[in-house]
Amino acid sequence: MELKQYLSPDDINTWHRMVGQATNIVVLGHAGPDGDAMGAILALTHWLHKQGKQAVAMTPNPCPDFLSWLPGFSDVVFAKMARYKAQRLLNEADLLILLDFNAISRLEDLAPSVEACCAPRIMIDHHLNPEHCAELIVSDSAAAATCEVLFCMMHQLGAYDDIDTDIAECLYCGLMTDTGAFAYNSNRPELFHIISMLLDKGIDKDQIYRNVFYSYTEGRLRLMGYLLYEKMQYYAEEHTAVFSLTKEEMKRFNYVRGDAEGFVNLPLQIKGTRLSISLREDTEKALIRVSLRSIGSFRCDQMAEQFFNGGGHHNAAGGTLPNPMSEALKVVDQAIAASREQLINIES
Ligand SMILES: [Mn+2]
Repeated sequence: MELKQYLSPDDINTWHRMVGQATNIVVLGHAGPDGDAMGAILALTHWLHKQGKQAVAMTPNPCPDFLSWLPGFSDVVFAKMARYKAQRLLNEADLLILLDFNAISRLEDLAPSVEACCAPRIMIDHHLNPEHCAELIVSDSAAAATCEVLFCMMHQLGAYDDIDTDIAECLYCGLMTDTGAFAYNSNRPELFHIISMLLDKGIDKDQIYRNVFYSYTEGRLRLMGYLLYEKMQYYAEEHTAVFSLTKEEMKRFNYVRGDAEGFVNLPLQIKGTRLSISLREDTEKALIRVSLRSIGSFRCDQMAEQFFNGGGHHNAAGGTLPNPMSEALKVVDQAIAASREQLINIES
């Protein structure tokens, strides 16, 4: 089976020139790094090390604990926890590679330091409408994950033999987490071709599944029960679920970072659900994080842009609203009202 060839002959030259000239490379993932961001930055960092490059994986803030098994995790620089080191690395960098995000603003608190950094940039991503902020942009919104784009790129560059078990585990993690363990956005045969090539590298995909999905705290499971039982509103006519989570509630369930990860997907398990909306008070900033998930033709990205100061993909999007929660919930009501006809009538 043919894998996608993302790079034109010019792109290949650009890649070799930029990486070839670089001696200090910073490989950046987005704020609130997920399995795809972490998998991609670690896979690429491992590969650059194999080429004898100095490369450091960096994200603005830490990732959830269920990703701490990733090979190389302990070397990732979480800028928030190591401000001085992060700034020094950016000062010394002569190449930045941006993975799994399409705009510098996705780096949040780290964005100004990256904007100020003079090193040239390469972007590898799968989000829509990449910002023109890099000399080389390899982006495919049809790809399931940045790790898929990265794998195809490495393959095209003749680096398949360089992929060892560690790199394969990182790449597989991104493919698995960005598709909900291949439950959505994963119908293309190429994806499974890539997975079989990763299995050939000796990964244990069952173990990776357990590492990611069976590693929750007791508090998370109880919080999940509480949200579904006490907090979820279900609008049967609109086939839409809404729930909210405040800082107080998080405290009650001994919330640790990442404990609310994926909760927005849970209501989609109710037969016929077309849209799920979650609201969560940010634990650090005075704002509310909104997540949207849909099944079928409902456009989450459009609702996120119109009502929640955000954007995203067709079936998965997000944004933010100002406090308090009571006001944010009113905005959600407005958003549902505006799409009411569509939510009642569309095929799910
Ligand atoms: Mn991704």
